[in-house]
Amino acid sequence: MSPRALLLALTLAAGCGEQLLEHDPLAEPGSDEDKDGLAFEAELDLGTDPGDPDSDGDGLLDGAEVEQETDPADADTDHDGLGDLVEQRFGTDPRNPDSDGDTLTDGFEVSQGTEPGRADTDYDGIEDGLELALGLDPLDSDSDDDGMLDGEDPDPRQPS
Ligand SMILES: [Ca+2]
Ligand SMILES: [Ca+2]
Ligand SMILES: [Ca+2]
Ligand SMILES: [Ca+2]
Repeated sequence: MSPRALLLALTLAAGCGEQLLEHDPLAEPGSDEDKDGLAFEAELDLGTDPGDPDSDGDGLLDGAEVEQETDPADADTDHDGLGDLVEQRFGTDPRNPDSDGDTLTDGFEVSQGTEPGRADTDYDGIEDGLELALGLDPLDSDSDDDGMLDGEDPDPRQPS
């Protein structure tokens, strides 16, 4: 947080923010000091730092975050363990903690090596979340190595 933003936050907390805004010579209406695409007033409304173009430090400028509807004051908008910029790289939805709808969060999937953007990572007909629930390997289309895909195997946990 810049010294000015800190001063402003303290002043707002003290209940005289409006006065400061009116009298702060640096706070020109509509000014965008940090050049992140958001005007000073908008940053105050959003709780972002008018002196920091990437207030939450997730690699995306505050203005870009507003445009793509992620939270410029939260590095991980959907709290799934993957930062907003990281989600862009994975092609997942930064506003949906389970982008592929397989019941596993995006961050957990990355930690397990499954695809956060594909419900059935190994293409065996059983979604990743269900594979884990059944004790199967979501990264192995034939978990018991009997030549039958898990999704077509009457007992995918025991070779038949
Ligand atoms: Ca950001
Ligand atoms: Ca996220
Ligand atoms: Ca998922
Ligand atoms: Ca599968």
